[in-house]
Amino acid sequence: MTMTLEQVAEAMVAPGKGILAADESSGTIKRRFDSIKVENTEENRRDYREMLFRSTDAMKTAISGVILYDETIRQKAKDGTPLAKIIADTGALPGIKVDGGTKPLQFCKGEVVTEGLDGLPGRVKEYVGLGAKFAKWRAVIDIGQGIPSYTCIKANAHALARYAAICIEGGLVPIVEPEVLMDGAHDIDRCAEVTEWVLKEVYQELYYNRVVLEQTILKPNMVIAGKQSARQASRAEVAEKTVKVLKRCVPAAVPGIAFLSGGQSDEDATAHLHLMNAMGPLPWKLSFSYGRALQAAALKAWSGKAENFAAGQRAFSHRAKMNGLAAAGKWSEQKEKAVA
Ligand code: 5MM
Repeated sequence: MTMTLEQVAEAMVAPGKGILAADESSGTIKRRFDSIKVENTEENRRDYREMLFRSTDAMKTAISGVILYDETIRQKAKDGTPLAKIIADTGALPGIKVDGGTKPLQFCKGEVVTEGLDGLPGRVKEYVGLGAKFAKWRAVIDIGQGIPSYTCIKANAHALARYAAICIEGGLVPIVEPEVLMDGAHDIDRCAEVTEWVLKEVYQELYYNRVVLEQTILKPNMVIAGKQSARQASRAEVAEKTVKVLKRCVPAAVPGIAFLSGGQSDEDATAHLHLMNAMGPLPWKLSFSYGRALQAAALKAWSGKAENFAAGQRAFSHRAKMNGLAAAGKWSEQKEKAVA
């Protein structure tokens, strides 16, 4: 049965479920593997991701979709089964990263713009043929001395909207990801100000590019103090300020918001999501699309050794289930400890 784009978007934020971001490009997965002293070979990348996707119980209960990288959507598991099929067999939807990464933005020192619009309609067509149901494009906004500039916000918002329109036309639900980085010494209020500015601009560009919001998912950062800030906000403050900014900027027509984790600790990312859902009712579903906060523990437990496959799966399953609970506003520290 073919799903409409609205149905796919709703399924991506199904109650108690969220998205696994496993779309690390070759450079990013190398950094992750370096941290556990594992060589960045195609076989190791395959084995690691197969381990995650074969965590069948957690995939079935807590994961609505998986964002893949170009290599992974074409890759086969050890026994020859396509990785995308393993995902689809658990009931989760395969998705694909389609951006081409960030490049320095002309005349804007220290700022970047995400590229990859050239030839995108053709690539979308190919990915639909490979089984993808949704796509992802990440724009990166840095906070620092005199930045972000309007030039940077505008260029990235425009590219996000063009990408979203191309995906919808080609049959993929676009995840719109404008990430305001948590690197830096800025406080939470500066993050709130920049996030609001970015989201306002993104929704304006989506409108001018005729994007149907019901067919999209937003993947934003939470409103949070910079990692080097002397004043770290409490979990309650992060939840309250994030929801406040989102209510000001994200139309109720958007079916769901799936946060990125951005470098937060695993448990903070879960707790923040839980607290926001506990503040409901909200105009949209609030869920997760975590990379590091879902994978860090699993990566460490696996450490590149076949005999650690089950331990890696246990670590991933635990985080997936905790975040599934948070997406439903049903997480607690007691549950975290009990299952751990
Ligand atoms: C999984 O990492 C994604 C890909 O990053 P690169 O294109 O830089 O290799 C990244 O876009 C990710 O989907 C989001 O940042 C969310 O991941 P985190 O770790 O922030 O939850």
